[in-house]
Amino acid sequence: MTQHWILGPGAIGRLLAYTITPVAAVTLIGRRTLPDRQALTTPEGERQVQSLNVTTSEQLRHEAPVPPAYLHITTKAMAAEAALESLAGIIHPSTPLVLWQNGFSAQPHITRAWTGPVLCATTTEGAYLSGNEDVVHAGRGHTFVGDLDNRHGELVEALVHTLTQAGLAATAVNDIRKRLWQKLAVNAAINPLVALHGIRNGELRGDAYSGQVAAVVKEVAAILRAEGIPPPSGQGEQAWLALVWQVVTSTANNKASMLQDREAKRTTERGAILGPLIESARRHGLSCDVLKALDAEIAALEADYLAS
Ligand code: KPL
Repeated sequence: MTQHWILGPGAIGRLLAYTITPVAAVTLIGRRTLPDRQALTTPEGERQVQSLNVTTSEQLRHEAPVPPAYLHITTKAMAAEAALESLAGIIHPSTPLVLWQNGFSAQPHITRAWTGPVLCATTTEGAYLSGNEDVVHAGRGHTFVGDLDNRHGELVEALVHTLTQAGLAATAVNDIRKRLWQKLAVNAAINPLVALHGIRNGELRGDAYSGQVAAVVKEVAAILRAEGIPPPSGQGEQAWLALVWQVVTSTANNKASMLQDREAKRTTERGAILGPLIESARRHGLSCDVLKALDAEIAALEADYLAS
């Protein structure tokens, strides 16, 4: 059986571990020991319980584990490199990695630094944790898998096959870079604003915030044009704005991940979401005062709660 190691037992990590376990050999790796009986509530509301193979990187150090065919990294973007580092000396440097992070920061960095193949996945599966043993699969989505240099088609296809067998809709793509930037664009327009204002996604439609969304999208659209990234449908700033409003509407009741981070007093993904846009604007000589101001505000907020 193909071995899949999943590093990072957050919501997506546990959803993957739970769903792939019946079709492949899965090891879920956390920083601390997790209960091996894990539950998943399906989108239809049925709660199922299953035994998972759970461990920590410390425990793996004292075992002689079967090397994985894939190491999935399912941590937050800013923790991905340190998580990979925690397995140094345990996994072979040629192990294929699968990066599940938001933004466009961990993906290019790790692709450049790692000697083995690096695949990237972007998913719209909705999941959240509810307690130490429960993951709620809140909504079915779709996962796209590829690699930034389009060199690892066979590995991508094999992974997509496993995900599909596990019941997760997935497609192999040769434009994952574009898809990661497109998701980042939507995240940049929604996440920082809802985190700053402490509101659910749908509230962005209100008069107090809609102009701020438009101001962010204006800068994001200009940066993505310079990066050669088109909107998924249509053209130009209006198409980006339409996409953002469509996601705001379809996720109206959501607390975006950055707001959840703020509420739990965790470091946010601002570096992985706003960082690549600000860096790209600098490279292309574009101004991005709105994005820089948002980034500074989130940074100040974060510094404040992390210190308290
Ligand atoms: O991906 C999201 C997130 O919360 O990070 C959005 C699309 C904003 C939905 O909440």
